[in-house]
Amino acid sequence: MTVQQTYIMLKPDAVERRLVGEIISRIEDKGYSIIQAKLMTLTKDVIADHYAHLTDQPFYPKLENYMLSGPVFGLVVEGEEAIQGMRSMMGPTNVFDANPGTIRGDFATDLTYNVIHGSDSLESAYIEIRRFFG
Ligand code: IDP
Ligand code: MG
Repeated sequence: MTVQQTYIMLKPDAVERRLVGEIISRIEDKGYSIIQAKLMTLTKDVIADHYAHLTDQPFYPKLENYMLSGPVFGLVVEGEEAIQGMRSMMGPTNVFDANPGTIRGDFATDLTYNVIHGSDSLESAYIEIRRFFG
């Protein structure tokens, strides 16, 4: 067991739909700590860095528009095995496979508009925390 930090981002639909409080409650109820948090508006450059693995996908323009559509709420979440733990709480990328009880399972019905981002590895958590919190 290792205490880890992970980068969580409540995407523009979560902010727009006023789901921020509900999702933060779930993270705190789980037992994780929020150690940094801020509302921010992303730029095309930051989105392209963050989603560099997807820039050549046909859905990238839709993803870019989505992430530009309003502010996001970025968080650094800390706890035992928090990287995989948050990914489990989020549910899978394919929202149609996301079970009820997961954040995507409970709040999303669209492959792109899926409410939440969470780092997928120790390496990406390190990079993403620095990308968004310096
Ligand atoms: P993740 O968010 O579960 O880590 P990634 O593969 O890193 O999944 O994709 C980043 C984001 O791109 C997803 O959260 C979703 O918003 C969008 N996305 C991923 N795959 C698709 C797709 O097949 N169609 C439309 N949008 C997608
Ligand atoms: Mg990802």
